[in-house]
Amino acid sequence: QEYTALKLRVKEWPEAAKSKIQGKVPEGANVYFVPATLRPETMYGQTHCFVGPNITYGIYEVKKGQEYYFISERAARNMAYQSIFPEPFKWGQWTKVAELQGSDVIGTLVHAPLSAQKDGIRILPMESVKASKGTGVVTSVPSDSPDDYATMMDLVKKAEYYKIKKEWADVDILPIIETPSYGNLTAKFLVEKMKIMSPKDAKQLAEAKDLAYKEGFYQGKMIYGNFAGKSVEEAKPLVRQQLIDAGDAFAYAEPEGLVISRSG
Ligand code: ZZB
Repeated sequence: QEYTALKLRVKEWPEAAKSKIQGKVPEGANVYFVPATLRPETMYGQTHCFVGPNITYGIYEVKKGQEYYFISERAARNMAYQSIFPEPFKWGQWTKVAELQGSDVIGTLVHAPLSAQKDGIRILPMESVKASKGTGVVTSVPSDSPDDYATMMDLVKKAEYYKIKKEWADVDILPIIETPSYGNLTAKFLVEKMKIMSPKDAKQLAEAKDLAYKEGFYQGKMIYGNFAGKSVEEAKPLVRQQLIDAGDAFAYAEPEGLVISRSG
């Protein structure tokens, strides 16, 4: 699975995170939340970034004193075998400078490359984030991802329960892709049509995700951003390359489970 790993620079930490990184992450260094996405062409529509509140994350050194990534330990290990941590790290080596729970970083303000939310987006909790996939960090595009739409609606509705400020969750959803079957807010359309009431409706959400992927990829047309007018299929590699060239993203591969087969 070849992901695009996006670099979301921290602009402002909440108090819980500050106390845990103090003295560990050098003053003035940039820390990035690094979500892994299969849909780089949707990055214009990022409204939030999700972490699992009960997942343990680390902050890992990329360039001493300068650059650090907030990701799962498992992702750090994978990156160490893909030469993502540059010199002086050797193949298979990595350095963790701090450890935090997802719940510690709720409310962090980050800069999201290409997002129309120019002042930044908030880190918010998503119960269904899997520690065992990608980087454990998920960027939210509620226009085109049914999981993200359902989670955002729940966060807005139950802000108090989630211990977040309602205005962190309640932001405008930007139409970025148009499809013949689902209009220009694919995720909202599918969630409403399939009567998905909660981010816990895992089975229906998986089905909606499947439909959204297929329709978006084969029928979708960009209606926002640098490649407006192009098909999603054409725009996807172009947006990805643009992000990589700008230093805002890099390729990250998810190793499939190693299968050793023996016959005879
Ligand atoms: C932005 C985005 C925009 C995504 C979209 C999807 C869609 P898949 O398809 O199952 O292989 N994701 C990444 N890591 C995790 C994780 N650890 N736990 C839960 N979800 C995760 O999954 C790839 C997608 O699942 C990724 O691409 C990411 O969300 C999320 F408009 O990034 B995506 C129809 C989907 N649309």
